[in-house]
Amino acid sequence: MPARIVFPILVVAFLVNSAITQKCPASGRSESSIFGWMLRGHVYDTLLAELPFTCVFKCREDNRCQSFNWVISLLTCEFNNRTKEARPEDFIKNPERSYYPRDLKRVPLGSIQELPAATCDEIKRSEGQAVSGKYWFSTIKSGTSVLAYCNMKTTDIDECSASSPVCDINANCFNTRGSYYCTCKAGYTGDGKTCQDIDECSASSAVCDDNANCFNTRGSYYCTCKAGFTGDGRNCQDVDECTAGTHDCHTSATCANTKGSFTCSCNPGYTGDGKTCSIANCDCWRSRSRSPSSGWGYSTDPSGSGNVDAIDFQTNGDVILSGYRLWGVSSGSTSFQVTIRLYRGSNLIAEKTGSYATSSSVKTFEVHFSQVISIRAGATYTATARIVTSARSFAHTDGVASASCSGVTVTFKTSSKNSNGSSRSQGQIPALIFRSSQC
Ligand SMILES: [Ca+2]
Ligand SMILES: [Ca+2]
Ligand SMILES: [Ca+2]
Repeated sequence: MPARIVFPILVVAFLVNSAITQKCPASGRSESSIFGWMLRGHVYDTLLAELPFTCVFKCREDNRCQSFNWVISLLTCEFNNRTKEARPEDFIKNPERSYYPRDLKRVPLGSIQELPAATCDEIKRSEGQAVSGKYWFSTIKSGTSVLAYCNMKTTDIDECSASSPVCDINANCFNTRGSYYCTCKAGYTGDGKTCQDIDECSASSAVCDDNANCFNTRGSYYCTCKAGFTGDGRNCQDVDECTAGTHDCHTSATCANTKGSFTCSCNPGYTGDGKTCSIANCDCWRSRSRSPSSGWGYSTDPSGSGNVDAIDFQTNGDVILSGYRLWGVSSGSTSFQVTIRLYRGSNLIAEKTGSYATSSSVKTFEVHFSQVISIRAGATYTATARIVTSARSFAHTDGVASASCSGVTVTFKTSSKNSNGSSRSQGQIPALIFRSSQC
């Protein structure tokens, strides 16, 4: 640049220097431009300006501006976001430049987001004195300005207090002098900056009881006892559904507890899966062929003595009697008026009277007592049937002396109570009906 141009600029620069030299109310220090010096490495913006005075006003408008270098040869100012006090190591001699501190309303370093500090030390140097508190820093998280507590006595940043967390959300942060570290919380694994949930349910050693289901959650897990067990999931005990009354066995079934469940089995005399039990009727046949012959006649007189069929029987074990199977009408179909009786010895212990439909195509019909009767082993019983009808019925003539029925042996004998010619070998009662699960 020609000397005749440089000279007036230098004069103007000197005059401006003198004009902006003033007392700084905040620091109490005198600030003035320094010819032949510059701050290196902190330029955030530049401006072409014929006079540094223009830069003074521009600097006042930007909160980031802490100082500027006036480049005499280029008529340019370089705005710095630091002062020479903050970065004395970068304040260097440069014959083409002058250093200008901001003259008014300089924003303290680290006090706003747009002007983050690097360290607590830097703030201390920049401001001369500073109190402990929260400041903005650019060095805690790269590329962003975060607010964090600064202890001005130790000049340590408490990174754990940063407005943007430095550790994983599932980590604990520990501040140290000059640094910090992160450790993942219980239930998480990782380096603390990044933490992943531990899947406890897939761990090699079981965390829940063998009889529990494991559910993984973020940071934890839980166990619930499987159906049929009770407990906290770590320890599960079998529920005894039979004593607790929570089983769904049929009222005519027996409940048996098992580990994790229970079983139901129908009581003797019933058949089914235990949840549903129905009465099982088993015919105990006297007729060997179970095939009838016709020709059995009756009196239509209800009081006629010739109408009673009878058979004595004994069992070698206890069994339950429900009723008798009778031969039906030998031709066509009709209704029979029937009375059945059961005697133990000479005592009448059960009786049932009713009208029963009968058809020659079906051959037999059943007559049941109103309730079942327990037949005791060894006792002699007599079964009788009185039928009042003008029709003839089927009958059998191949009666057996004994039969195996429902797990017992039944012995048949001619009864003295008959008045219709019936005997052990022939009669109108072809079968006793037992109630038993084993027919
Ligand atoms: Ca620290
Ligand atoms: Ca987990
Ligand atoms: Ca159980």
